[in-house]
Amino acid sequence: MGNVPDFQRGFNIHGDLDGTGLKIGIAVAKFNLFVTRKLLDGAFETLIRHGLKEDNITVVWVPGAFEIPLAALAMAETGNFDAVVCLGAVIRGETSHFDYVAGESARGIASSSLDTGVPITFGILTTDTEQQALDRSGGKHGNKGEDVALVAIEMVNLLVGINDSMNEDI
Ligand code: INI
Repeated sequence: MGNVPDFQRGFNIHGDLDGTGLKIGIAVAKFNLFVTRKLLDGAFETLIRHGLKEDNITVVWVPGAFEIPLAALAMAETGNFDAVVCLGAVIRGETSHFDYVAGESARGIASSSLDTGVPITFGILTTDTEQQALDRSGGKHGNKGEDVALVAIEMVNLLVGINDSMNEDI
């Protein structure tokens, strides 16, 4: 995600995209499965391509995006995962239900990550139409599942880098 910034001053810390030896959980919603299945394919293949062993990837299926934060929190709290990837698709209907599901999902994922210190990435598509969701799950706008899988690896390695840099100073 993003380019490597061209900044040579001071002491810079980056997280690389090497997932060798990592254990990652994926919480994926069954709601709008025609989209989330594609997000899962993208995320899973990306993790494998970046060095994770298939046995070190656990996929947890939840009913809808609203339930993702609780599942992600439970996974993070086991201590068995270096990161959790969250995948869902909230597609706007005619009522304000969309806003509650999308908002609570985002808020819950953020707080689960901050409360546990485990990187939990936000791969919940929030779109007005089914086509917009398909465009972002392996269509013309890429695959959000791939993106957030990479972010998970990058954040794990970034946190290791931050901790290592602190220990070097002691
Ligand atoms: N869940 C989704 O993942 N996407 C949606 O678009 C959606 N809509 O539109 O209703 C949705 N609703 C279900 C919700 O996530 C919960 O499963 C449900 O409210 C029970 O708590």
